Amino acid sequence: MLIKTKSNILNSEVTDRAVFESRREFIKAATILSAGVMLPISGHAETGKNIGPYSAKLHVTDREDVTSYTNYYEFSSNKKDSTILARALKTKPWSVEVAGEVEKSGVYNLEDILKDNPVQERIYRFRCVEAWSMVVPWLGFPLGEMLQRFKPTSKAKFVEFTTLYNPEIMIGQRSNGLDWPYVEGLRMDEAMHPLTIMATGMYGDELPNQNGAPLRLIVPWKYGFKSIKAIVKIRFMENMPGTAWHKSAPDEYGFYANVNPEVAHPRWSQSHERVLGSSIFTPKRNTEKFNGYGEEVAALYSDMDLKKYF
Ligand SMILES: Nc1nc2c(c(=O)[nH]1)N[C@H]1C(S)=C(S)[C@@H](COP(=O)(O)O)O[C@H]1N2
Ligand SMILES: [Mo]
Repeated sequence: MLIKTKSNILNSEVTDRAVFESRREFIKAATILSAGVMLPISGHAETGKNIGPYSAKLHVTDREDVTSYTNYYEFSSNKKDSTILARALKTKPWSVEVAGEVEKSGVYNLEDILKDNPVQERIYRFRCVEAWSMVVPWLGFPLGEMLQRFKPTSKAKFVEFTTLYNPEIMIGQRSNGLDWPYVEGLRMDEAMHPLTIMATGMYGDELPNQNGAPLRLIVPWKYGFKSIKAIVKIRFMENMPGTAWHKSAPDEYGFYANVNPEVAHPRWSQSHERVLGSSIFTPKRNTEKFNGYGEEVAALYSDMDLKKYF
């Protein structure tokens, strides 16, 4: 279980379990209301199984901090500006194209995707490659369960995700910092891992635009740039996709990008992280390998030299 991980979060910061129990009931109720009465039982069984362990010992970052300091280069490389500029994005209606090595390719309305994939709450640590971190109560569903429904072919070894391209609104796309549109990818087993989710909300509510509405990836054991926002396309591939940050600076941002305090970024150490919302007097937190999720995911990389694959 996650929780017995040596979380170096101060005891005083540990959130009262009761708070999460009540949130859990709230989310369950909200899920039932929004998805109607036809929810598959398994969705709820899954929720019940996951909520406690993922929430009990993590001190959730204030919503205000998470929503006012965002990385969203389509709008701006400035974390405050992107927060405000992202308001211009229209997230309804929204559709997702499914393509590549998959039987049920096509264009799917987000509403239909949501009908098939009831949301649950997952409270995860989130670690940006820039050495800051937060703990966020996401609402979302396991990516793997969604991908299975599209029936990937046996050739599908990787999944590529693409963000909306619309320079009229995403004004950061008018300059060439990154090779637009933003693209990210996972190996198939990473995508299928139960910790990997597609998020549609946070803090018991819809996802704010600046945090990636209406649909974003969350891969809690990887650096934050893997968790791509505003996804419009999912492509199953035989070969490793070329991803935006890796293409722009291959020696600084790897495809795997697993959180690893032992492997420094070429320009800074990854051994510690500043927790969002903490004061300058608060000691930094020790970064954990795989962001603390090693028990669940280390086996995925048993045949890899993790120093090499940063
Ligand atoms: N499309 C897109 N997705 C993105 C980014 C981006 O600039 N564009 N930034 C990434 C980075 S570097 C991080 S740390 C997280 C930040 O998520 P947050 O702003 O919700 O905290 O989003 C990731 N996903
Ligand atoms: Mo990041």
